[in-house]
Amino acid sequence: MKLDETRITRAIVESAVKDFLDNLEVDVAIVGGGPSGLVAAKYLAEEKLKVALFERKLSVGGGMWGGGMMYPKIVVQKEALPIMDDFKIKYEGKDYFVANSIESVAKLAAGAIDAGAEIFNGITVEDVMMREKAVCGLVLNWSSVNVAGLHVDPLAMAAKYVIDATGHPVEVCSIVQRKVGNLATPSGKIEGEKSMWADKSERMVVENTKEVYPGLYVTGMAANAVYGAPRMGPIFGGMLLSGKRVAELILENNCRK
Ligand code: 48H
Repeated sequence: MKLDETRITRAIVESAVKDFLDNLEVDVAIVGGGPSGLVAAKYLAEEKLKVALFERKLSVGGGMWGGGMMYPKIVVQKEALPIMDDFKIKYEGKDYFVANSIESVAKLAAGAIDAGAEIFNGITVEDVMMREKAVCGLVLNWSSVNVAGLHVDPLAMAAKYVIDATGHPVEVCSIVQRKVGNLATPSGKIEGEKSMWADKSERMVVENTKEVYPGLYVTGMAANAVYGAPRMGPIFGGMLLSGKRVAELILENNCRK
């Protein structure tokens, strides 16, 4: 076969634009491709919801790649093993089960994609769309535009539900707090992440996985940051359980409508 560069270019651009246009209106838009976002994407897409996940960086996986202090290992407790099994991630040990962080990220991403979720990388969510005091979509720009500091207007997409899975900086909730205030927290604001306490934090991250503003759910480390719970270090069971929990909450809510 004789190769033609313009045909390579056409194949890429046509396919990428088609995927983008196909995802301008979705059931669930997930911001952040860390472990909680990827787990949510799989369980929602598996139930035939249309799911688009936007990740600022080139690679998904968030804080999972780095394992613990860059030893490429994560710890998972027994409560999260059914999720590890769903994604076919191997682990070993007893009580404190250990998995390879690289295998974990690769399989979380593959699981989400195979379930039908669409992942867009290199895109930063810089704002939300709001109608009648509810979040109803995302405002997007290329991450490279932000890095270069260019003044380029963003584009937008619509979603019935938005998930903030942005981890420690809890970016989507911060935007909503800045623009409209009154989140569903005790102070109406982001309470802020507390110092490390794995036992408490891992329990609280599932409880803190909630609808924090109409149309906006929070999962993973962002959930603990919003509700003022501690961090947990490189134990990832809570991230997986929180991702599954947010999918369950949205599925319940979607059935009621
Ligand atoms: C697009 C964005 C934007 C944006 C951020 O940090 P993450 O891995 O998040 P979680 O909550 O799934 O997992 C947290 C875990 O990795 C962790 O940090 C733990 C357990 N820490 C404990 C401790 O004590 O430190 O992933 C978030 C993702 C990242 O990939 C970001 O690049 C991405 O979200 N992101 N993507 N638009 N505005 N903001």
